[in-house]
Amino acid sequence: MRCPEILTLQAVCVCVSVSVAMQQYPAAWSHYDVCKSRIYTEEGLTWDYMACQPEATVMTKYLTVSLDPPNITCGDPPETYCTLENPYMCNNECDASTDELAHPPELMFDFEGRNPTTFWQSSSWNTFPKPLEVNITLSWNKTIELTDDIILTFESGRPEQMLLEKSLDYGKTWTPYQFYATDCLDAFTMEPKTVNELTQRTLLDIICTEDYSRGYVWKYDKTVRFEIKDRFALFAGPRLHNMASLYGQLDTTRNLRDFFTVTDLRIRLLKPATGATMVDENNLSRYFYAISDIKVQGRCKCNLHSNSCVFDKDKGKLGCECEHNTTGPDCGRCKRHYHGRPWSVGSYLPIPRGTANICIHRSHGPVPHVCDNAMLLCQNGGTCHNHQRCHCAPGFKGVLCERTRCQVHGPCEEYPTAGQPSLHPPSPPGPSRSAPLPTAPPGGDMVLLRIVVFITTGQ
Ligand SMILES: *[C@@H]1O[C@H](CO)[C@@H](O)[C@H](O)[C@H]1NC(C)=O
Ligand SMILES: *[C@@H]1O[C@H](CO)[C@@H](O)[C@H](O)[C@H]1NC(C)=O
Ligand SMILES: *[C@@H]1O[C@H](CO)[C@@H](O)[C@H](O)[C@H]1NC(C)=O
Ligand SMILES: *[C@@H]1O[C@H](CO)[C@@H](O)[C@H](O)[C@H]1NC(C)=O
Ligand SMILES: *[C@@H]1O[C@H](CO)[C@@H](O)[C@H](O)[C@H]1NC(C)=O
Ligand SMILES: [Ca+2]
Repeated sequence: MRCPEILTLQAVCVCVSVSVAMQQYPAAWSHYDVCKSRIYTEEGLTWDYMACQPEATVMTKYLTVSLDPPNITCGDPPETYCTLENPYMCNNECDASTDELAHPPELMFDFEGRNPTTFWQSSSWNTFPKPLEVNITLSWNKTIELTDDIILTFESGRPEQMLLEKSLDYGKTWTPYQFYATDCLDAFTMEPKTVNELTQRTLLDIICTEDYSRGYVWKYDKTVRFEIKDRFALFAGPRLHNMASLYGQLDTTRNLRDFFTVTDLRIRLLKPATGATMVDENNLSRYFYAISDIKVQGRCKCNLHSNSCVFDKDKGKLGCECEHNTTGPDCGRCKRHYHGRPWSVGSYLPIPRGTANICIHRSHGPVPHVCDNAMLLCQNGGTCHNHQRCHCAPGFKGVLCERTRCQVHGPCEEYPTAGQPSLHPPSPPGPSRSAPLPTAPPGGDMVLLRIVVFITTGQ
């Protein structure tokens, strides 16, 4: 990271902190970069497969941003803004029709490090006392795993109330990530907390923090963070030196892994900085939101079946380049003809190479097919599960659910005669049943975070 030579004090701070983050990065995250390698065995040259994942990178290059309300960006019609500390200093002009005076959303994601900064700006709070609320939604249309703090930089004072939310299902449902307020009790009826108060046990708690909202000296305290690394550090140690412990934990605790996984983020700006306790109703041009930079670092989620994720410009979308005979945007299922055993996520364990859990060709699979949707159809309403087992409807049993279950005291009819009406028709090979669903990894959604005391050797 090169810094321009002539800098103001605050720009120096920004540059230094950025370069530190960049340096730490590869050291902490360079494992699992190879998916397979050639090895010699008694049978000759073969492949050895390993768990692998793409490198972490700057994810803001690949997102789409949408604002709600859509016309909240300043400059249409043009407006003049005053500074927060001095209502007589009104030299910030916003005009959407002039390139130099426009503040479109893209300026939250352009290259920073120049002076003056470029930023998105909202229209001012001229609807006071109605709240000035803006939703900024960042969408990847791809599951990604966050690997570093989310950092927002505000150019006009940090909001007095805001909420960061995440979605794991492409924006259908949302859950809070963190609340931010000058007064958590007043704003959200939550006790103020800081990330430092979290423990391994409470790691997944959603907190409200006052750390990033207080302070009138907005020129020096411009950033709002969602602290990913501090949360990792609860398992990996203060300088993330023991990543083995974190990986082991991510492997065994589905909820923990999901916590850092998103398809979308939403920044809900609820109340702008006012500086004073009272809003100056005579000059509402002092109150607005302005964001110069948003940092999101992460990697594509490929279920440890790919070390490369590419951006398809035509589709405008990221996708994993799947190995291990897996396929899908997240390598979330086995390729055709590779259902020799059920799909499974790769494993970080054992450190350092993990386990690939590759998909196996049908003919090589350890278990032959028990059921499918053609010749070995599950009967009487049963459904075929991973080609290994028919899930029978109540009242039926047998490998293909071909037998009725014996009544407790009644007669036991082993094979219903052909003329007998069947209670349930055989399951049709419809499209909804033809694709075997990937099985959830051990430790499903409902399992609470179990704290495994991980014995680590350190480094
Ligand atoms: C932001 O999103 C929330 C949740 O969907 C919604 O209730 C709220 O009205 C939105 N705010 C704005 C300003 O669009
Ligand atoms: C945005 O659009 C809404 C509805 O069309 C309108 O009521 C509102 O005044 C507009 N706001 C601005 C700042 O132009
Ligand atoms: C308020 O804003 C206007 C511009 O809208 C500006 O001319 C004026 O100096 C500002 N300050 C006060 C105290 O009115
Ligand atoms: C997301 O990606 C899918 C293809 O995987 C595409 O069909 C869909 O239109 C995309 N959605 C958006 C909002 O770009
Ligand atoms: C898929 O499996 C076949 C046979 O095991 C192997 O030759 C091929 O390299 C595999 N493909 C990938 C992408 O791993
Ligand atoms: Ca910018």
